[in-house]
Amino acid sequence: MWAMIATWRMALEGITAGGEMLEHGAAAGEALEKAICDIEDFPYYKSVGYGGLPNEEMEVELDAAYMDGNTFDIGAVAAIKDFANPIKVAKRLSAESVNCMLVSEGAEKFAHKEGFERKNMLSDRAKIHYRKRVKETAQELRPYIGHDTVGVVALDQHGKMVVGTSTSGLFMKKKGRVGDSPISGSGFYADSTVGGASATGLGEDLMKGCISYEIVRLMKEGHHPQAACEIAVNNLDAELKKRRGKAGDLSVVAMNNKGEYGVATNIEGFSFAVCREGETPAVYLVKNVDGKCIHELASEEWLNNYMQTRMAPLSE
Ligand code: SD4
Repeated sequence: MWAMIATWRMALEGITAGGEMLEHGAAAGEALEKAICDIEDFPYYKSVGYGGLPNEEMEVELDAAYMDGNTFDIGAVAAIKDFANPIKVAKRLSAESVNCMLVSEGAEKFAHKEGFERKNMLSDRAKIHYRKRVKETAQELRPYIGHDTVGVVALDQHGKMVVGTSTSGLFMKKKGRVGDSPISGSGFYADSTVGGASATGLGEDLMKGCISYEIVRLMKEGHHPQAACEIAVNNLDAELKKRRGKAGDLSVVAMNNKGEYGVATNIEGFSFAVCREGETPAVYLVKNVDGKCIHELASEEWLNNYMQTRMAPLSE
């Protein structure tokens, strides 16, 4: 059995390509890297890789992480600039036993030394979004609460599980701000004896519940991935509301080592993509109805509209 699940519609083409690799016996890590690189390279996604929206200072600072569920090796980069594929750097760092999480200039120095492709990640479209936002908000720059981090969980035919994330984080974030995506247990976690999970949403809140670790822990206790995701999201949402009066956006995907999956969200409009041996890759939309998260296959119309809005011409 092989399988892959990822946050958001944008992962469909990437996991389809990764799924073909898994079908032909590729290792989970190779397939995951391919899936995430495809998304990082696609210029119309505003929150991952090239075309990602910049920070307050109009710089694209990217976060990414990779975890091997067999060895627990972890590699991560945070606030890295000017490299095409942060996931590749994170994966490479996971081979190190120390210095495996690097930030900003340190991450860039490592990526340069290792020969990773340099690229100016600020696209013309991202510059237009930036200028528009500056105009809209006049003097006050507030982080945009939008989220489309890609998080992928992969299972290969040998039973190995890996997880990876990649994001430009929040639009208009402070320089140096790091979200949950490169933080172990928050944005991602994988244990091949159990399963893997990844999160997207407001990093500052996802971190408060170490939500990806919590989901894997719940699966280890015997919960189906769907129940594990719902328990983790509903509990964190409730705790945050109780203690702080509000909860940010929390959305998660998870898969166990049998290829069974689950998803949960506390927002409207969360989508995910999944491909599994013997099944056609597909996108589903998720709704939280009184704590139960229901998935519905995305319609052709929804899928077309998604791409059209992403690729529509932009004017200043
Ligand atoms: C962050 N969790 O940096 C990320 C943002 C996100 O989809 O999920 N974007 O807080």
